[in-house]
Amino acid sequence: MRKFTSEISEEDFGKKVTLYGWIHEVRDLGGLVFVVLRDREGFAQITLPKKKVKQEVFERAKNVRRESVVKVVGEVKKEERAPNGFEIIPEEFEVLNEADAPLPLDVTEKVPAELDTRLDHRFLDLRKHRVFAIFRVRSEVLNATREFFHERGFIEVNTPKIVSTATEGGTELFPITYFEREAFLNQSPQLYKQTLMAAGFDRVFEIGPIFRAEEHNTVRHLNEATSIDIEVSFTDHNGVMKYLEELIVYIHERVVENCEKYLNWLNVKLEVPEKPFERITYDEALEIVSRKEEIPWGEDFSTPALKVLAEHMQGYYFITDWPTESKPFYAMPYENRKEICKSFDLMKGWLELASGAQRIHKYDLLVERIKAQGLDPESFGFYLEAFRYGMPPHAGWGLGVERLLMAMLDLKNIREAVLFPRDRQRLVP
Ligand code: ATP
Ligand code: AMO
Repeated sequence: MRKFTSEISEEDFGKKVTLYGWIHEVRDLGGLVFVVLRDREGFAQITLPKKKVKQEVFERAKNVRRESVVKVVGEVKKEERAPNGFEIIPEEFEVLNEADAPLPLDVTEKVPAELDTRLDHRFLDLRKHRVFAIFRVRSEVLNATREFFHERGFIEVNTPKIVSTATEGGTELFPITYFEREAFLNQSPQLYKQTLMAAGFDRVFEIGPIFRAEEHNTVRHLNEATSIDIEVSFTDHNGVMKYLEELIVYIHERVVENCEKYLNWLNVKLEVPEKPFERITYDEALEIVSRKEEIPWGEDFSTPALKVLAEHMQGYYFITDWPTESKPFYAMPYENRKEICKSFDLMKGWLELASGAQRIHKYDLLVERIKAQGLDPESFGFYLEAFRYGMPPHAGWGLGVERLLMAMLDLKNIREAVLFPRDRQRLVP
């Protein structure tokens, strides 16, 4: 029977199993050869005593090159000296595909490699259990997210990624040629998720790519990222902040429950955060920051400023009530203090994970805010129309999946959280 190496237990002792995997290591001791077979879930020691296995099997195993793909059929034997307490004495040892040598990257990590080299040969890098573990956790995060929202009556949607307008100020758009016209890769599903509120969907979520032409090279920016977006009708910023903190807690619970092995591979002790997360206003954050960094009121916090703030804030926290001018046009200003708006960022330490807001749902105010930000209401035609014929009050947020993984797994570079990252220098693989 085909098994993953991790599925072999005492019950298999004395029984025959079939394993498929890669050659992690070969140790040739003359009359005895040890082959370490690696698959997605672990390792198995294949032991070949010259006198006990077929000659051709012995020769094949002895000469097989590292990272070749093999099929091994053999009996499982209890062996306390072997890493998992068992070994396989092979009857069959078939090389399904021989790997070339030398390898461009050492999967055993005896020869360490820089991130760039790792990313250049990502398929080999991903064979490392520690690296693979990040994507097991990522898969659990996305699965938990879907369950969380389905249980709460949300509808999963997919909105266009080829679009005609910008939504977020600050970062640039990637232009593309769309037949005879210019178009762009979408920065955020913002306009579409809001439009769906006018369509009466009430609660939507989307997990999809966002594209941002960030020119700078940082450890927390990608040019293609994955965003979890929600939009909810008949609620405000406080309502969607509750969804956000509940989701973060739920994701942690699910990962702790289902990814223990992968967290161990990553050497991460993940703790489930407590609700509610601390909330501080922009003004309060500015007060803390200004003890060390000078940020004029109204501006976003720089990275050094956020690092000052992080010294004072533990775990996940929200920064609320941002200056209206620092947030996109769609954020709802407070009625009694128009210079601040009903918006928030979710932070962990110095890292921003999500931002969101109650949205403006009144047409006139929205047009006014679009103009105030130096944008042309004409280019928001389809979006603005939705506000004229029954747009409910609504709120939402966007959460970066890679940023969340960075925070949960203590990754030092966001590129670690993407299979094939896109940055200023990198378009392949
Ligand atoms: P055996 O009687 O099982 O062949 P051994 O100690 O005589 O064992 P050696 O040929 O001396 O075997 O093995 C060389 C090295 O391999 C030793 O360090 C030994 O501890 C180790 N070794 C031998 N068999 C195993 C095994 N099945 N799993 C892990 N290590 C082993
Ligand atoms: P914002 O622009 O803050 O808000 O983006 C939301 C979240 O997306 C992630 N993110 C990124 N991750 C990696 N690399 C990037 N270049 C990058 N850009 C953004 C971050 C960020 O917090 N429309 C609003 C959301 C809303 O209000 O609903 C928006 O896009 O984790």
